[in-house]
Amino acid sequence: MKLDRAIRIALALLIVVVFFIAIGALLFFTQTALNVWDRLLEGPKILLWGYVGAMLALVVLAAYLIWRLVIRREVPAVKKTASKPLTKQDIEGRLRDAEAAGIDVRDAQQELQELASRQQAGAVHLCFFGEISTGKSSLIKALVPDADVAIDVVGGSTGDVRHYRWQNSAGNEILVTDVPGTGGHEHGLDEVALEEAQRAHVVLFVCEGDLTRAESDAVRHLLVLDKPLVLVMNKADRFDLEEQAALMQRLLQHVDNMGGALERDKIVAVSAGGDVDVIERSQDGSESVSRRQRPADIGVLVVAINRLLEDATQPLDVRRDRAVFRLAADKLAEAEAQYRLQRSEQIIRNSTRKAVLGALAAVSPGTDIIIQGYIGTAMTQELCKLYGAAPRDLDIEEFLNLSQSRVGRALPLTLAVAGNGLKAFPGVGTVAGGVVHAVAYGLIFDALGRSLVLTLTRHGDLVPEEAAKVFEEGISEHLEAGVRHVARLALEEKADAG
Ligand SMILES: Nc1nc2c(ncn2[C@@H]2O[C@H](COP(=O)(O)OP(=O)(O)OP(=O)(O)O)[C@@H](O)[C@H]2O)c(=O)[nH]1
Ligand SMILES: [Mg+2]
Repeated sequence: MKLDRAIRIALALLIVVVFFIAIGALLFFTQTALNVWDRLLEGPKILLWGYVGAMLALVVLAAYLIWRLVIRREVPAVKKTASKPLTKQDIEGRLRDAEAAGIDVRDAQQELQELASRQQAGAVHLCFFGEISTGKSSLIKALVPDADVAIDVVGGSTGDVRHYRWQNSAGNEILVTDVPGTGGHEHGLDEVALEEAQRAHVVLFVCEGDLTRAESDAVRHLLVLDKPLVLVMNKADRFDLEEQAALMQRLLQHVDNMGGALERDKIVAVSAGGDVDVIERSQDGSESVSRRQRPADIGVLVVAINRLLEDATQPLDVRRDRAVFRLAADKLAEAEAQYRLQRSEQIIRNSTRKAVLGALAAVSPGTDIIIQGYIGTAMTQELCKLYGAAPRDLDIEEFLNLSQSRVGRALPLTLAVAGNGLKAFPGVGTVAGGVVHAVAYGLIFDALGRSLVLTLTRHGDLVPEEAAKVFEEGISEHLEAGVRHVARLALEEKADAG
C-alpha cells in the first residue's frame, strides 16, 4: 500500500506542475495575443481584417476536417428507386449511358421499339392474365368466336403470346391477348405472361374463386404498376346462385383489404362455358361420349370492358407507356447487374493473379498474407467504382485493416485448403511450400473480392465493419469455391516461370 500512496503523491505533484505550466502558457498566450492585437490596431486596417479573415478561415477548415474525419458516416440503406414516374427522356438517357458503358441494352431497347410500333398501330390491348387453367383462352373464344388467327407474336417472346382482333360495340379497335397461365411447371412462362400484361392497356385478371396468395400478390403487383384491371371470376356455372353470391362477397372483401385500389365495379363473375363431355345413350343401349360447348355468359365482362374504354382512352395510353418504361428500366437494371457480375469476376481474377505472381516471385515468402497493400486497395477501389460506390480512402483503409485481422485468424485454414487444392491436380506430386503459400495468397484475394461484391450488391456502398464481417463469415465457403481455379492459376504461372 506504500507504493500506492507514493504514486498518489507523485500524481499530486504532477498535477501541481501541470497547473503551473498551464497558468504560464495561458499568461504567455494572452500576452502574445494582446500584443499582436494592439499592433494590429495600430497598423493599417487592411492588415487587421486580413488577419481576422485568416483566423476564421483556419477555424472553418479545422471544423470541416473534423467533420469529415469523425462525424460524417453515412450508413447507406438499400438504394431507393425514384417514385416519380419515368419519362421517355429518362429511360432513353439511361439507355444511352448504359450502352456507352458497354452494357447490353438490347432487351430494354426492344421494349421501347415494341411500344413505338404499338403506339403507331393505335389499337387498345386487353390482356387476359391469370393462373393456369382458369379459362383465359375460353374467355377469349367466347368474346371473339372466330378467334383463330395469331396476328403477331411479340418479338423475342415465346410463341404462346397471341393477339386476336376484336371490335366492341363502340367500334374500338381492340387486340385481345392470350398469355400462358402462371403457376405452371414450365420455367420462365410466368415472366413472359407478366411482361405481356405490363405491356397491355388493360389487364383482365382471371381467377376461379377467392384469390390464392400468389394471385393476391400478382394483383397487388399490377395495381402498383397502375395497371387498369378487371378482376374476372370465371367458371361461375359451377356454383348455384347462393354460392356464387358468397364467393363474390369473399372476393370483394379480399380486394377491399388490399386498400381499395380496385373499385368494386371492376369485379365480375362470368362463365366462359368451356367444354363438357356428354354421355349419349342410343336405342340399342350403347353409350358414346361427345364433347359439347357449354353456353357462355360473359355479358358483365363486356360491360366492364366497355366502361373502362369509354372512361378515358387517353390516360390509358399514358398509363400503358409508363408501365412499359418501367419494364424497360427493369430490364436495363437486370442487364446492369449481369454486366457488373461479369466485370467483377474479371477484376477479382486479375487481383488474384497478381497476388499469386507476387508471392511466387518473392525470394523468401513471408508467413504473413498482407492484403492492405497495393493489390487489395486497387481491387477494392475498382469493385466499388463498378457498383457506383464512392467510399472515402479512409473507409477502404479501415475495411482492409479490419479484414487483415480476419486473414491472420484464417491463415491455417487457408494454407490447408490451398494444400488440398493442389493435391487434386494429378501429377503435381509434392509441391514446394512457396506454391502453397502463393495459392493461399491468391485464395484470400479471391475470397475478399467475392465477399465485397456481396456487400456492394446488398448495400450499394462500402460500410467497412459490415463488409469485413461478411468477409469473415463467408471466408471458408469462398476459399473452397475458389481453390480449384486459384491452384490451377498458380501451377500455370509456376510452369511459365520455370
Ligand atoms: N365449368 C367451366 N369450365 C370452364 C369454364 N371456362 C373454362 N373452363 C374449362 O377450364 C379448362 C381450362 O380452360 P382454358 O381456357 O384452357 O384455360 P386457360 O386459362 O387458357 O389455361 P392455360 O392456357 O393453361 O393457362 C378447360 O377444360 C375449360 O373447358 C367455365 O366457365 N366453366
Ligand atoms: Mg390458355
